[in-house]
Amino acid sequence: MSANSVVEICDSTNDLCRALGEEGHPSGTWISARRQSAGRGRLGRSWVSQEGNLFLSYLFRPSHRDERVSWAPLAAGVALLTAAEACGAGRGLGLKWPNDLWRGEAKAGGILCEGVSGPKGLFIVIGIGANCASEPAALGIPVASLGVSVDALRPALVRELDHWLGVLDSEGPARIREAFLSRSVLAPGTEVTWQGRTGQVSGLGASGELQVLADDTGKVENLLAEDVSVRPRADRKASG
Ligand code: BT5
Repeated sequence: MSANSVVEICDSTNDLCRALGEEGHPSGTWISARRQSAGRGRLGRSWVSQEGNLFLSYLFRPSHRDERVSWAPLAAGVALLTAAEACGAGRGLGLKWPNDLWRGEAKAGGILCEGVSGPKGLFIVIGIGANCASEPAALGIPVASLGVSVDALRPALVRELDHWLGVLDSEGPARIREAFLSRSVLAPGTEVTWQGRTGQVSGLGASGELQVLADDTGKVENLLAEDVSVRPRADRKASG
């Protein structure tokens, strides 16, 4: 496998990228595949990886061991949305905290960041999946595709990742916060539910956590990686 290339098939591009990181390749190195046989999401979930869609992992070596590290998935989300729009994905794209690209109310892409701490320091594998040509059937959640060419999206995405992770590394998270919030599905004021609880989004905290004013405690709580949903309107009326 050579760095910055597209392989035909692999289990997961995150595993290939991790190997490149362990060999000492620099920040900005990437690897992509036309197909994955064991694409993964967070918490042991799987990522359906159909040919014609994008599977790419990008190596990020943060220069600072501070809160910037936890902003990497959000910076990658901004990069993915920007690249998709530049390739003609059209209207209706949004970022669903912490790691989804949505088209309308359906998931069109996802990001899986995995930190690796080794003898050559910390690096982060940023894995990105995006449905370019087709979306999987029968997943049980609304899914969408972007209607863009994978071979056009790949270089555009790498350029945007270089840009936004460069911004994060050199300046800190302020511009990432602003860019993410401007396209966030969970914008401040949105009524949400998580783990059977309800509340209202108030913003993003210092480490990119979702801040929510919880209805039951009346306090702002920091959510780190929980699955958060927009609260259906009917549900809001029913409970006042
Ligand atoms: C994610 O996890 O959304 C992160 C997905 C990251 C995939 C990339 S592909 C390149 C790199 N190599 C890998 O092995 N992974 C990364 P999560 O938030 O846990 O969402 C997973 C859930 O999304 C699944 O349980 C399904 O419900 C749904 N899902 C699976 N495949 C999908 C697809 N192709 N399109 C839309 N939704 C999908």
